[in-house]
Amino acid sequence: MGVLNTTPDSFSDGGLFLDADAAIAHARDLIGQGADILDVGGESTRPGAEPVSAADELRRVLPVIEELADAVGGAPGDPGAGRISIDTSKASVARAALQAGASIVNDVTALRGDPLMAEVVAESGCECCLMHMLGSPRTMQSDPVYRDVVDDVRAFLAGRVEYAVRAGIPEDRIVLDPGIGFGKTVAHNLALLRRLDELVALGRPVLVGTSRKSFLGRIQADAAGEGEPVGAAGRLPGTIATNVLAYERGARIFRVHDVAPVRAALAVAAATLGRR
Ligand code: PMM
Repeated sequence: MGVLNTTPDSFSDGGLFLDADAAIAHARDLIGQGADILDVGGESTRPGAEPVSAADELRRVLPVIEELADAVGGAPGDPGAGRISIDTSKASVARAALQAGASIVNDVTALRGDPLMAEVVAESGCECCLMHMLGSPRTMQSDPVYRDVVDDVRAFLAGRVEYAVRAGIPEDRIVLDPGIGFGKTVAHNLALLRRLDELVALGRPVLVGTSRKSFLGRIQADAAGEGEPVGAAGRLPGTIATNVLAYERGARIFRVHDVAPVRAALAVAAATLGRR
């Protein structure tokens, strides 16, 4: 899954793809690098981010999805079809994006952000990704506390699957995500990756999003004896390491900015493990 942020303020690529033409060119590049899914987002979820209106979000994402739908879109399940995912927690944005050609809703609030979201997903027949987050993007990094982070995230995700199924979303359309960096310390992120198999045991495909996240910058800086965290552009080594380990523990969708190197690393990991 290639990341396409059409936001002014995302932590690693904010402002780069605000212009629809630049976003579309980047989308084509991500597909050329081997992305099977493009995750288009118009609202930053970085720590401290302020919410944006549905109108602003739609203005950012719709032209991009409309243009891409013809070029890469396909019916869900079509072999070889590029898929478009809409990264939103607003039902009105999801609805418009699905009509324009998206076929996956990636909701970082796991259907808690908008009371109409479950209905939109259920009625459209699309797939959805339910992610764990403690608090909201504005507050999530201020002293997150868990009893046991993996047990707590697993219980949360199981509860959200139950909610989604009750709302009419078939279980086989649901993907789960531990929400790396969303209300988590470095130790929490690492525990979730180390024990990812416990989330895979819930029986749904697991998506991980570690790409360029700040915990990698801190670990890489410590390893190099540097005081300052490594910046987002230098976090590819950590991104590759975490995605390979997540794959080995059962993750199946990898949300990344740098598609080609991660895809190549995963191919080597798959060959080493004797998987396809
Ligand atoms: N991370 C970000 C945004 N959306 N969605 C899912 N499902 N999982 C994630 O880990 C995730 C996400 C933040 O990263 P970005 O600012 O680079 O998009």
